[in-house]
Amino acid sequence: SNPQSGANTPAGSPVLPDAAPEPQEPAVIRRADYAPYPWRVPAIRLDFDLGLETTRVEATLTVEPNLDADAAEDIRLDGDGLVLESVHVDGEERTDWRRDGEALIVPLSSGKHTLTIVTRILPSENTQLMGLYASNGMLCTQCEAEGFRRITFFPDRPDVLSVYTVRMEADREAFPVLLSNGNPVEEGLLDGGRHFAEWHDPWPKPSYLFALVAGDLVARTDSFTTMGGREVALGVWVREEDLPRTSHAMESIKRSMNWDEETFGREYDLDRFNIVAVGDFNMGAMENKGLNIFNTKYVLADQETATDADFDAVEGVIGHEYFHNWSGNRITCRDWFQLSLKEGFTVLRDQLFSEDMHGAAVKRIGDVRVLRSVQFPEDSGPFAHPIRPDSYKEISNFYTATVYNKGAEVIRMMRSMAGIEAFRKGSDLYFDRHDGEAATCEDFVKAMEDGAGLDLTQFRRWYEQAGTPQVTAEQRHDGDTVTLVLKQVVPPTPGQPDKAPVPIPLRIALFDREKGEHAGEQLIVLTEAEQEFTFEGFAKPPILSINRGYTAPIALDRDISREDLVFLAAHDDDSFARHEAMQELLLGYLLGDADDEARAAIGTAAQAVLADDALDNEMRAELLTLPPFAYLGERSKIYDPGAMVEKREGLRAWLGHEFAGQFRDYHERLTNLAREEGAQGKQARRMRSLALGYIAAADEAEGARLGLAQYRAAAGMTERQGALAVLAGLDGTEREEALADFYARFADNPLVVDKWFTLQAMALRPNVLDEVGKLAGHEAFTISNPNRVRSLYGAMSGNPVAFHQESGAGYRMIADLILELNMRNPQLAARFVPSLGRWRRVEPGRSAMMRAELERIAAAGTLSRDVAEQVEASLG
Ligand code: 0A1
Ligand code: ZN
Repeated sequence: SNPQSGANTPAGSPVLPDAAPEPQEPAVIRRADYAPYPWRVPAIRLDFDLGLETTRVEATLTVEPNLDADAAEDIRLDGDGLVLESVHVDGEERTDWRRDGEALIVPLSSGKHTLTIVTRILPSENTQLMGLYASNGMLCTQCEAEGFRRITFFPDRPDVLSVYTVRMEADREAFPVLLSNGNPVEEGLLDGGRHFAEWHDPWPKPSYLFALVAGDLVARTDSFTTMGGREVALGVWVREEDLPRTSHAMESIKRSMNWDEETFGREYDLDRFNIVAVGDFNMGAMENKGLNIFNTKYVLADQETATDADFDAVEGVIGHEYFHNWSGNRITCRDWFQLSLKEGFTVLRDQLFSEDMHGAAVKRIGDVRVLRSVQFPEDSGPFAHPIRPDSYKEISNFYTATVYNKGAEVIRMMRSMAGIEAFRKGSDLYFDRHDGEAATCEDFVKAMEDGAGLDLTQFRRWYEQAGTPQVTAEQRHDGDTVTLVLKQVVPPTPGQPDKAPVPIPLRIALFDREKGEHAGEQLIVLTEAEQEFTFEGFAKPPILSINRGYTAPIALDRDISREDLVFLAAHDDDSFARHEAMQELLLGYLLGDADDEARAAIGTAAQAVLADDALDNEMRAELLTLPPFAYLGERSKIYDPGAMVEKREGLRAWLGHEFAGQFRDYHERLTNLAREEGAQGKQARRMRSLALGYIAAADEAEGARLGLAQYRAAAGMTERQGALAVLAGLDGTEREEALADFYARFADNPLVVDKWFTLQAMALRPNVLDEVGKLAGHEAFTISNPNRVRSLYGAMSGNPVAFHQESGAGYRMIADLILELNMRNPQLAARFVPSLGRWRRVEPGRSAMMRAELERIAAAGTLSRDVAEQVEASLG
């Protein structure tokens, strides 16, 4: 019982969370309603008595009125699923508190107070993986965005910054390692086989950056000396059997620290930096101050078990979380509408870091591929939102490609317009001006204006408007003058019917068609709905290379002949633009009528790429990579997945057939190089597996033979997975042998077993959906591990043959999954809704079935806020 439903609870007897909300319409939170919290909480002390089944939390908050806010006579603290044991104010037990839904309200006179609250939580029952939860016998936390309220009652909002002191007490054998944010201050033994550790973090932080880890872990240790001479002790904490796979993570930490000093002038600010790998994690990783917590997928890597792409992903995510120490932690977000302030900027920082580590060309192509196959569909679908949203019901739904990846593109545009040096002045000013604050996107834009010397008045629309700008480019030629006519439309999106033009920076070059060269690049900025740019000195119409390096996140239609695209695909000196020309040839064919001339043009360009000795093999493979189905679906007015699979895979077979000799030759010739470390080995591996795919598309038996040979001789996971990916799409004994061998070989490594599920679920085979169904019943499948769920169903939902199976069984399978996960892990469940949410863009027969599944979910009864918000948007 609680004060609302009767008498106050006597001291000592727990108050069950009977105030849990009755199902009700979830409230809409609006950006315009922001108001500062009436209290400041300069310090908090947390005492944990840790156990897997039950954990006791005593939180002691120092509170005082916030003089920048309206005064309040109560203090209102967020909570979620907590068992409240007691409340003390200034040492006196209080019973006059009340509950409002999950929140706790304590009457409080003005002035400074100490509030002590004891709660109990049940980590083993925490299947949402938010707050304190158990994973493989260890305990860990995830607090962003609103998980801290599942640990104790607190103003769980990012603009309340506190200094944390954390004491953990636990059984010494089960939890020999006790970690939290900041620096260790004390540890010791206790009676009954127990021990304790106390940590102190001197940097005030919001609750979402709190973390603790308790478990039987070991560390790889190292150190880094910062530019200011601070020696930082580094630790990568994992389960003992994983220790041999931590060296790449450690090297990545040191490279990140060094890069952020050199590139952004940012130095680390604690004596310790720890990262911990956790097998059960909803996302990639989390930037908790001084104690980053990672999905094992982004820590563990060795040649035997991780691909080249996995290595790069580990480095990129480690960089991302580390860079948050400044873009996120030292300067955090005022409220969750500002999420892109830290995420967009940090994604840009991690992209630039990876470009510097391995070269910009291939990285940029990959980043744009992700943007266009994930973010573009979001931006043209029912859940479209600006990078700074205006409202939400469940903030977890807004950790999106729009906020992250488009957010990064928006800041990248500022960088392109300012130039690298001026951009650095802007970022320096931002870090300097707002250090220690909870800031807004507007603060960032203003610092860029003041520091980099840009006028971003109109540019702010990029923060306000959803939707991918559609740009058309036409060329007129008259005498010696070329006129480039550019038009832009920002399409309507839900809640935003009318849009204004945005500034669109475009790096361009005009190729002289006689010489095959251009006289230098320039940056033009399209600001109007329609605008002309003229260029002198062209006796003949030049060939336009535009949006070089992908300076603007737009969809572009240019009037350009096939011959000119072939020229650019073979000769453009901007590798992104060259790749783009090739993609345009491919899209022209795949989205248009089956046209022999269009296909022949692709052949001509492919021949140039195959024969170009100046290309590295990774770039060559990039140029010959077919557009992803997600992007083809996005670019189709009405998507017919069945027809697209036939057409795209038919084109692969045709290319494989046309260039059979050359693909065979590459596959053979690169065998030895592919066994080597270093950039050339990696490039060779990429090209070799690409070639294998083309060989198999043209000649299954040959593909199976060479695939099995590559599989058997593989020196590492890149070659092994590359072969298995091709074999998994074929029929026959080679496929069966390789799949069986792979599972037997790696059955005890969860990350590799994930690959085994994924490769099978990705196969473009007619019966793939039946196989996914069987795999769901496999001994290694479990619904409670997010990586495993994604490995099977994430892959399946991206496979057009499986997901879009004509019977509708794929849609039903995903809807069933969403319903099964709905209460157990709402965040994970909600991630599967957008695949069904695309129903309006799919051909009528399938569209109706997709919609029907969404309606079935909507009618299913109690939905989590996460799933409800996504499903409502999808149907609305
Ligand atoms: N800030 C993290 C992302 C993140 C967000 C929510 C989480 O809850 C499960 C976990 C991680 C990042 O950008 O890396
Ligand atoms: Zn982030």
